[in-house]
Amino acid sequence: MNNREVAKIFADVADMLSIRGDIIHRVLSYRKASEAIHELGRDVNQVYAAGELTDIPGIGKTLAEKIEEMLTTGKLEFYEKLAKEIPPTLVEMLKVDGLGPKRVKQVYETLGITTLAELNTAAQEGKLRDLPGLGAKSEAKLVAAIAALARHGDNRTSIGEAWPLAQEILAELAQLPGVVKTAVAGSLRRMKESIGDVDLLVAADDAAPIMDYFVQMPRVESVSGHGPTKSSVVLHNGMQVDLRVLPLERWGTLLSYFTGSKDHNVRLRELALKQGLTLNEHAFTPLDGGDEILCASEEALYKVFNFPYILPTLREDRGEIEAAQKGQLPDVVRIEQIVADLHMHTTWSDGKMSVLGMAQAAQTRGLRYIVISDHSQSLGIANGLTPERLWQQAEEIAAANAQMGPDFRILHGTEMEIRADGSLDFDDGVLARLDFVIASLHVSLNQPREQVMKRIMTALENPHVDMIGHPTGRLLPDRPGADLDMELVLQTAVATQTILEINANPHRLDLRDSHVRRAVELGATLAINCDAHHVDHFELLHYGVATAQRGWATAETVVNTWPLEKLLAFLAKRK
Ligand code: DGT
Ligand code: CA
Ligand code: CA
Ligand code: ZN
Repeated sequence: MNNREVAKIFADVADMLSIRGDIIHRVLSYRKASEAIHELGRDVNQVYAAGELTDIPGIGKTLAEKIEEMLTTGKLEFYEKLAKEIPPTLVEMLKVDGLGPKRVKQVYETLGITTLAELNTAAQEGKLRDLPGLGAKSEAKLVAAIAALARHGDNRTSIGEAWPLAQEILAELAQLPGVVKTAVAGSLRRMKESIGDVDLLVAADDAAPIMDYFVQMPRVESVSGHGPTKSSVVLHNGMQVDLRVLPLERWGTLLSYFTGSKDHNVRLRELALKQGLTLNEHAFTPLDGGDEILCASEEALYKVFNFPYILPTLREDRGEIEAAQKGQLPDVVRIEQIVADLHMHTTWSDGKMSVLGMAQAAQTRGLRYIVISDHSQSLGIANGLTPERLWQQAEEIAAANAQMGPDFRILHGTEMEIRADGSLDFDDGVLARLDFVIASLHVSLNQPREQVMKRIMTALENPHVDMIGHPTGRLLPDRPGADLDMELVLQTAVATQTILEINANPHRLDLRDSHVRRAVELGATLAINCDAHHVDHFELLHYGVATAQRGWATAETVVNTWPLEKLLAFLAKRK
């Protein structure tokens, strides 16, 4: 079995247990295990062979044994036994908006419904309305929700699509009278690469007019809920957006609750209980019946636990709670610390601006130096540069440097193809004359692992190659990237001191967060770059910084927080 198959079994087990009504902890432990395997930067078979299964966050002895069973026998007895009690086909019903595990169990036990299709038929025939807790209205809602699911699928939206849209809606809501504060919450605030639905929060005393405005926005396709403080809509692009409104004095607990992750929140509530408090979205409440403790900010909430502020990008229950308890939260890289961008294109290849235009825009954004890295000769489709054109470009870069003056520096680089046959696009003589060399995979990404690994290892082992650009070559949402042995790639990058890129373009986010985390553990050196083909693309930096934060990268490991002299010294030494 591969990572995806193991992750799927665990996810199904989690859902089946939740339908059966098991305790939340048990459900969460399987769900977490599923996510951990799904996001593991390495082949689970390899981790198993190395005896390191229990090193995976969230995998203890019991789950490790279950993984072992799946990898060695191809199945899981526990799953098969559970399936006799809870048909696995019930799981698909949980994707229907508004349908929870209790309800699924109810329709299964009372009506014998086991599939989404059967549920749809039963709802259309009016067979659900007489069930306890249901009615004609909820039945109609269910029919609509099933239809919506069929229309839009359960596809998650990429963050690059969800983020700008959420900002636009928030900006509209912020204009309404009585609105004192707005924020994104949920996975979008945690900056996960894909978003299930968008969660928005507004602080205001009177929620009703805001709710009314929200459900009537022109971009709304249908309204799935319209309550006094909570509404949900589906936009024309299929994206679901939830909005909650609360008074300002409860902002901290509300924001924290709806930012999640669920696992992080479960941990916080456990800790609160140990301190004699319950915690929900409204407040802390003493178990002995004392007054509520209101938190107007998340800082105030974390202070109750004696924790420093935990950034949303860290709230995945991947060790941040333990780190906070020990006073060892990582000081992750922040966007203000970035002073350079080491990967961008100009009109010399497939970019839209001149060298000088890119430099001036970078300086305006507060950067101190950049690398111009146009494509190399074999990438004809992007007008890649021959050595001859590369040396012509050097003259333009020298002229642009003269014009920019002493406070800014343009380095001359290349984004060199790692060709399909495994050779590099320039010989060492050419590479030696450049300030900075990026090697990237763009073509023949679907080669078998052995072949594509050979290509990337050639690049990693060439002393002139300073950085690997977007290492896996994946494109979100659906081009998976090369089948690399990431563990070996990361280890080799550490050994050869080759910088690994976190490409900030939201269609790439490559390295991804889990790979960054592993790279950081191994001691790799990273760079966060926009891969700008236009000055507007410098705006994408925050996606890359968030990905670095999600991988616990500190400024020290990210070279484009360094002053130019430090980077140049590093590059000189590694050659
Ligand atoms: P998504 O939308 O699938 O990308 O992921 P999230 O994290 O945005 O999840 P969502 O939209 O279901 O809920 C937003 C946040 O609200 C979530 O991160 C934590 C909180 N939340 C929602 N439902 C529950 C719940 O049943 N228990 C707890 N503790 N928190 C919840
Ligand atoms: Ca969400
Ligand atoms: Ca939500
Ligand atoms: Zn590029």
